[in-house]
Amino acid sequence: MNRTLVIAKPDAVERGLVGEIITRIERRGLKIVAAQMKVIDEKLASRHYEEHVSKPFYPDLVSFIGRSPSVVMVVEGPDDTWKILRTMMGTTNPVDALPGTIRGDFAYEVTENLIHGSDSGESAIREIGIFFPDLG
Ligand code: DAT
Ligand code: MG
Repeated sequence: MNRTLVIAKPDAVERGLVGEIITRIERRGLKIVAAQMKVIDEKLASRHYEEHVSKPFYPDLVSFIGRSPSVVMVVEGPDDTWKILRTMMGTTNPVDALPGTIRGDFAYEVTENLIHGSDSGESAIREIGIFFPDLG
């Protein structure tokens, strides 16, 4: 089995869309194997979003991701489960996201795009290690 990290971001929790997101993941046949509700503070954000630290949007990203709790999950499925999640999420900018995707159905702003999913197998391992260090 293969795992990826998924975050229902603060906007998803605030808008009551966590159930919708989890339902879609489960209906797809994937399994939630770990979950925690957590405020992603600046320190954690700088590890999780390490590749974005020097980007112009980073300050907005940090204040958004830490403004209220997120639901952080490990999702398990077949090879390249991260890729299945990325397809379900839709494009980073929800303006371009297709209907039927989570971002395409529920969002229209790039910062407030509801969900994070690891973007490769290596990212998945790295990110799961940040949020769930005890997971074998
Ligand atoms: P994704 O979340 O689809 O993996 P990413 O890793 O490129 O996208 O960026 C992380 C988050 O940063 C993204 O979900 C929203 C925000 N972001 C990305 N590009 C942005 C931009 N050009 N302006 C504002 N926020 C941006
Ligand atoms: Mg990303």
